[in-house]
Amino acid sequence: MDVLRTLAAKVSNWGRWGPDDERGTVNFITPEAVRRGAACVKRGDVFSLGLPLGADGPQLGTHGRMNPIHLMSALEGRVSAEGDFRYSDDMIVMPLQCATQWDSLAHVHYDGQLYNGFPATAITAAGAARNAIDRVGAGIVSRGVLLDVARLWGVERVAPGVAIKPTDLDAAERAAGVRVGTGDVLLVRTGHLGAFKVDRDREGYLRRAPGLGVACVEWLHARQVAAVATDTVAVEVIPWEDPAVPLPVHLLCIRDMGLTLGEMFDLDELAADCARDGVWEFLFSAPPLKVTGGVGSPLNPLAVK
Ligand code: UVW
Repeated sequence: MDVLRTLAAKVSNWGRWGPDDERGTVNFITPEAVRRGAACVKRGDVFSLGLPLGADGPQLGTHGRMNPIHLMSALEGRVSAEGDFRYSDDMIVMPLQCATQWDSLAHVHYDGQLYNGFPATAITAAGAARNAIDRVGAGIVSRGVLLDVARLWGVERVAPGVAIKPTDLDAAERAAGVRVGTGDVLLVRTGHLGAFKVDRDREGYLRRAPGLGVACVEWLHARQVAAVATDTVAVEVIPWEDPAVPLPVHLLCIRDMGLTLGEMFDLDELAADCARDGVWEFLFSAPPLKVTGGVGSPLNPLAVK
């Protein structure tokens, strides 16, 4: 844990946006950053980066995470006694973490403190009184940049357990001809989603994954990204690089840096398009649902080129 605390001191954003801030690095999304994103729209083509919310989703039912249960709450409902006007309603029961999602700044903590020093006791059975996902409900809309590490390495999928290093992110930037900067949303593709999408191997998708190594945390801090998302279950490499320090990227990014993490983004179609036209930047929009006290939100992120 000493390594974690040393890094935490280097990347902490506590107090940067004031003592009451609950938005963290989303504060980097200024009107200028939004305009930079909007300026990326050239063709008007839209890419959905969200997994379908259905019973055949990626979850195994462990750790309280199951796939969505969709129920019809009204079938053939009569609108009025007159005529034959009918309606249908439905409901969904699902963990907010079961598919494509943002992790809010209340998702993880250590030493009894959340991002910006709020006490971990702010999270109760009633939800998160601090750092909940609704605090960024005005949207996460900015320039998105996709770095395709699988394509860079010439593989279909980066192997589970491989830690991506800052030098890999630099190389992917050079290959893409972009530089990730302040207020950007960074998307990193590993191809690992294929384990679920193509092989239907949920164990293989969830239990082990390629992902960002802990050294990338300083890179993300230096570049002042607003959020980072990957096509894997945890953004970071699983198993962790040091078995004694679980979830280090989560802890440092969310709790110390105030960086919102996005998981299980489907980046394949977007990546194929970027490879075709050589343009790896786009308008990115992924507003969370404003779940009061939510520690996460399901999403259908959009990239517009
Ligand atoms: C944990 O495993 C705690 O979280 P996530 O789903 O964000 O990887």
